[in-house]
Amino acid sequence: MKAWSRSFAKVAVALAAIAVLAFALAACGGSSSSSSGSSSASSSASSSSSSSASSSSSSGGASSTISVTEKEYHITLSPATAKAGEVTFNIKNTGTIDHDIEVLQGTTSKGKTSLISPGKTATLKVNLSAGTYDVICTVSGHRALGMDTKLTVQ
Ligand SMILES: [Cu+2]
Repeated sequence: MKAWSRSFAKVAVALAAIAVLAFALAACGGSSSSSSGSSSASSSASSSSSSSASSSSSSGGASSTISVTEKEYHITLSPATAKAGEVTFNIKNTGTIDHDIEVLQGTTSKGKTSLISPGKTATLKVNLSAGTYDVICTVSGHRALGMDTKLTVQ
């Protein structure tokens, strides 16, 4: 019983202290309405700069650029999606033998590079509509070995 009443007293004191503090803070905040200077230099929005030239060229269809890395025996697309329209493939052969790239829709070729030597790059531009395409290497046997990946065009 004694222990209980002692801790009750402690709690009561603590509560009283908190109440006093809260009152003091409230009073302090209320009386601090003195203007603290700093008239907020508004400078009236000098960012109007009405030179809206906005030379948005190529207002035609959206274009997409895809980085293609190929080696034995794998093709990586980054990203593996594109917008419908002209799609540019920037291809690098990081392998040790020749590879190429062909874009297929089913069995229909949409475009193909010539052979790309190891360490070399090539660019392929293809017009693609929405759908799913296979991006492969046509060197004999390479597709079956894994040089076959999907491209999604939206
Ligand atoms: Cu290949």
